[in-house]
Amino acid sequence: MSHYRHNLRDVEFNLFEVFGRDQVLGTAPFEDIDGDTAREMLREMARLATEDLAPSTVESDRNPPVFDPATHSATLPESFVRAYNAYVESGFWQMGVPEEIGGVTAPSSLRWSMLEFLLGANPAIHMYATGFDFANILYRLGTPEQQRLAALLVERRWGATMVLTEPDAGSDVGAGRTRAVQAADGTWQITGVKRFITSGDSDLSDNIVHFVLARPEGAGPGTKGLSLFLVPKFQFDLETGELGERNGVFVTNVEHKMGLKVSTTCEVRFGEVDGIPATGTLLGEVHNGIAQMFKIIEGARMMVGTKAIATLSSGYLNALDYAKERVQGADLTQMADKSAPRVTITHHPDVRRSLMTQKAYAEGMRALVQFTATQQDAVKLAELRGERDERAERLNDFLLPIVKGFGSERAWHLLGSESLQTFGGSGFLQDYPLEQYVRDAKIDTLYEGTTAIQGTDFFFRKIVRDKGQSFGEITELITEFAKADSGDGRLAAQREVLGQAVEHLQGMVAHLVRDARSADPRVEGADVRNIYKVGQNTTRLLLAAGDLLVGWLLLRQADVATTALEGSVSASDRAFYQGKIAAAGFFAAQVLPRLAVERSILEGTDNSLMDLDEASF
Ligand code: ST9
Ligand code: FAD
Repeated sequence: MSHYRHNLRDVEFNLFEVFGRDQVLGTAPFEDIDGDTAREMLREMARLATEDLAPSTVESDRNPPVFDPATHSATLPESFVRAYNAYVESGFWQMGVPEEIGGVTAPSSLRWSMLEFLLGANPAIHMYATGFDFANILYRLGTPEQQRLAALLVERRWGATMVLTEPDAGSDVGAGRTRAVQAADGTWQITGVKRFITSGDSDLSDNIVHFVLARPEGAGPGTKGLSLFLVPKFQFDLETGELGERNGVFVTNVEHKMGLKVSTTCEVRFGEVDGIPATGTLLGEVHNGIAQMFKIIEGARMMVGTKAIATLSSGYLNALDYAKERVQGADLTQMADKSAPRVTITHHPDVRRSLMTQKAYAEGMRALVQFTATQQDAVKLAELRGERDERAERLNDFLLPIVKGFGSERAWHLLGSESLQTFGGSGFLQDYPLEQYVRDAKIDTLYEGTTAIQGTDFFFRKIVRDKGQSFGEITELITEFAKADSGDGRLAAQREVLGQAVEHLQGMVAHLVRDARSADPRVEGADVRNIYKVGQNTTRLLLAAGDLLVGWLLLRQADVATTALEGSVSASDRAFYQGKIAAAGFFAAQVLPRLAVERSILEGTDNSLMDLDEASF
C-alpha cells in the first residue's frame, strides 16, 4: 500500500472556492487549460503520485544510491529510476517550461498544487527533474547559444544542479573561494571544491549542467563578486546535443544522510581531478551571479516549503487513519470503570487535540502556499502581457521566507511531536511512514537557507528594506477581514481574536524597527549592540507571522465553508465544510492567542544573552 495520502479535495477547495482560480483558467493566456481540464490534471497527478511514484520512496530509503569513487558516479535504485521515468513520461513538468522550448503555459497556482502531490509522494523525483526548471531560467537569462542549451536540457532530459555551498561558505555564500579564469576563447576555467550539491551525479540522464557560483579573477569580495557559470559534465554539440569530451567536473563523494537518502548530496570538484580543466560559460555574458542565482533560489525556497507542507499533510492523514482504527483504553468519562468497553483513540480528547492541530496547520499552510502561488499567477499574467505587476512581485517576495522558513519549521515539529506521536510506539517503527517522514523532512529547515537565514531575510529585507510596504498591505488585508461582518455575526469571536493577533504582530515589528534604529550609528546616542536584540527575535517574528497568516487563511476558508453549508451539499461535503469551520475555530482559540506572549517576550528582550561569557554556556 502507498505511504502517500493526498488531499485532492482540499487542494481543489483552495484553488476554486477560496482563491477563485476559475477566473484565470480557460482564458488567455491560459486558454488551453480550463477549470475542468485543471481538475482532470489534478486528479491524474494525485493518482500518479499515490500509485506510481510513492512506493519507491520507501524502497530507495532502504537501498540508497551507490557511489563508485573510481568512476565518480552514483547509481540509483531501479525502483526509483522507474518512478522517475513515469513522472517524466507524464509530461506534467511541462508547466515549468516556456512554450518556446516545449513547455505549456499554466498558472503557477495550478503548477504548485500539482507539485504538492509529487513532493509529498516522492520529493527526490522533483529534485532530479529540475533540469526542466533550470531550462526556464536559462531561457530567460541566457545568450542565444544558452537558450539553445535550455532547449537541449528539455529535449534530452538532462539534469541540472545549483552549486553555491563550499566547506567554508554555507549560509555565508559570499565567502566562496571557487575561482574563475577566462580563457582566450572566451570560456571560463573553474577551480574549486563545492559540497552538499543535490543531484551532483546520477544515472538518470546522460549529461548534467551545473549552475556554479565562482569568483572571477580580480572580482570583489562577498556575494556581489560572484558570477554564475554553466559547467556541463560532458561538452556537447550545440546543434545536435551529441555528447563530446568529459569536462573536468567530478563528484568525489556522496554524503551519508539522516534522510532523503535517494537524493544524492555530492562533493563536487572543479578542475581538480586528473588535471582535466572544468570549462564553463558565463550566464548571459553578464557578471550578476548572485542576483541570477536568486532566481533559482526563489523557486527552490517555494519548493522546499511546499515539500515540507505536503509531507505534514500526508503525515496527518496517515495518523488520522491509524487513530480511527487503533483501539486503546476506555472513554475518559468511564475511566473509573475497569470493564468499560475499549474505544478507538479518536475518542481521547488529547488525541483529538493533536489531530486537529495537525489538520489546522496542514490545511492552513497549504492555503499559504496557494495564496503565495496566486501572487505568482499575477506576476506571470503581467509578464505575459509584457508588463510588470510590482505589487504581486513584492508580496511574493514577502511571503517566500514564510512559506519556506515557517512552513518547514512547523511541518517538521508537528510531524515528530504530533503525527508520529499519534501512532504511539508503532510510529517509531519502519512499519509506518512517519519515522521516514521525520527524517526526510528535517532537511527542509536547513537547506535553501536555514530558518535563521529566513528570519533575517524576512525582517531586514522583506520588511525594513521594503519600507514595510508588503507588511502593511498584508496586515491591512487581515485587519479588514477581522473587522468585516457578514451580517449574521458569523465567526465574530474568531475575527476578534484575529484582530488582536494582527495588532500583536504589528507591535512586534514596530518594536524591532525601533531596536534596529537605535543601533544605527548614524542616529545620535545609538548603541550598535541593540541590533543583537533584533537578531534574537527574527525567527520568533517569522514564526509569529506564519501563525497569523495561517489563522487568517483558515478563517477565510471557514467563511467560504459557512456560505457553502447554506446551500445543499453532499454528506461528504458537509463533513468537509464543518471540518473547515472547526479547524479555524480551533486555531483561533488555541494558537492565535500565543502571539500576545510572543510579543511580550520580544519586547522584554535585553542583551544579557549576548553579555554572557561563552564559558558559561
Ligand atoms: C540548496 C539546494 O540548499 C537545496 C535543494 C536543491 C534542490 C534542487 C533545486 C530545485 C530548484 C528549483 C528551481 C526552480 C526554478 C524556478 C524557475 C521559475 C522561473 N531574494 O543581503 P545581501 C541577492 S542551494 C532575492 O547583501 P549577503 C540580491 O541580489 C544553497 N535576492 O546578502 C542582493 O543584492 P541587492 C542555498 C536576494 O550578505 C544580493 O543577494 N543557499 C535575496 O551578501 C546580496 O544580498 C542559500 O540559500 C532574496 N531574499 O549574503 C544561502 N537575498 O541587495 C543562504 C539576497 O543589491 N544564505 N539576494 O538586491 C543567504 O540567503 C544569505 O542571506 C546571503 C547573504 C547569502 C544572501
Ligand atoms: P552554517 O552556515 O555553518 O550554519 C550553522 C548554523 O549557524 C545554522 O543553525 C545557521 O542557521 C546558523 N547561522 C549561520 N549563519 C548565521 C547568521 N548569519 N545568523 C544567524 N544564524 C546563522 N548547497 C548548494 O549549493 N547546492 C545544493 O544543491 C545543496 N543541497 C544540499 C542538500 C543537503 C542534503 C544539504 C544538507 C545541504 C545542501 N546544500 C546545498 C547546502 C545548504 O544550503 C547549506 O547546508 C545551508 O545553506 C547551511 O549552510 P551550512 O551547512 O554551512 O551551515
